[in-house]
Amino acid sequence: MLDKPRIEENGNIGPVNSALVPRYSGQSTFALLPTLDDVERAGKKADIKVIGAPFDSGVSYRPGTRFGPQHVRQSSRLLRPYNPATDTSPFAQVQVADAGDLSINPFNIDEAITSVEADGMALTADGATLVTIGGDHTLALPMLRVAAERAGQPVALLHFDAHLDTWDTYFGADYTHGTPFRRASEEGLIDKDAICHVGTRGPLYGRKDLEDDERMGFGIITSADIFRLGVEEVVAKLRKRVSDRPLYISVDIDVLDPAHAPGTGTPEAGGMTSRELLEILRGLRGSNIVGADIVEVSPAYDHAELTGVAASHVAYDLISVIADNLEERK
Ligand SMILES: [Mn+2]
Repeated sequence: MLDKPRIEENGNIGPVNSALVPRYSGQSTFALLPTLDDVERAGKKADIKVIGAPFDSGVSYRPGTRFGPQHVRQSSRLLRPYNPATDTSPFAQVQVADAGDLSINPFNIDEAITSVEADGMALTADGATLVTIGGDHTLALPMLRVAAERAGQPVALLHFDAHLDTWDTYFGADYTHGTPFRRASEEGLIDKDAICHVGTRGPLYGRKDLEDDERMGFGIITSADIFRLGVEEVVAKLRKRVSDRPLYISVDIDVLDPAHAPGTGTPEAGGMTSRELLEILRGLRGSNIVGADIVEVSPAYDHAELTGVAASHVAYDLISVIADNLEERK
């Protein structure tokens, strides 16, 4: 059977029907969803576009996240259409499509950032919400430019990461995977009253790292805070901080403990579990998410798709929350 029957609900073209086609066969789009071409050929538009951003020229330690998007897609084949944790069917609520990979210059970071921003603007011209799979964390800067431009105001930001990513420069370079949020702050892309790191841990260069970060307006919920406070209190704090502002969520997969996500560039011991991360994301249901990314998956360091599966579930729960929100506001 060459024709791939898909699940269709509420007029939305969903994943390949895995009761008829084995999940492990065929093209690996995210969650076996249709491509953007499939959707547009059917005369529809996508409300949520999943895009791959294969780019790792901004990394400071282990490379390889350029292979992240295809790895996460391959690890997403087991995602099913109904999400019992949120009691929702995201692919039936709105049209979700895999828009493929951006083509990004690996030799020129400035040009890469410019082209990701331009592609992001083109992909959101029809009002779609982007969920970006990286790639390294440099990508958050152009995607925040897109989110702030589309929102017409600086956006709230929840940044899940072991690291602050608000350093100034590395080797004199302004644009790296350790600096996107300082640049975003300088460019006025993020609302300093509504930004927070979640899950940070590990050694820093010095106390000044934290002082600079605080001056930019960031709140911090460390990995240890999550352990001490518990998921519900963390969610309450985050919701209070972002309120109903347009919200961008950036997830560096290294926010998870290396036991849950070994396949990443700068692992740190003492991280949260995938269960905690997924529960926090679900707790953000109802907030006005205008864009999200999942970055820093480096498949060469992964084992048995642990990191790929974790990242694909992060994307799935983000999509579930975004789809629910979009349907509410339709
Ligand atoms: Mn990061």
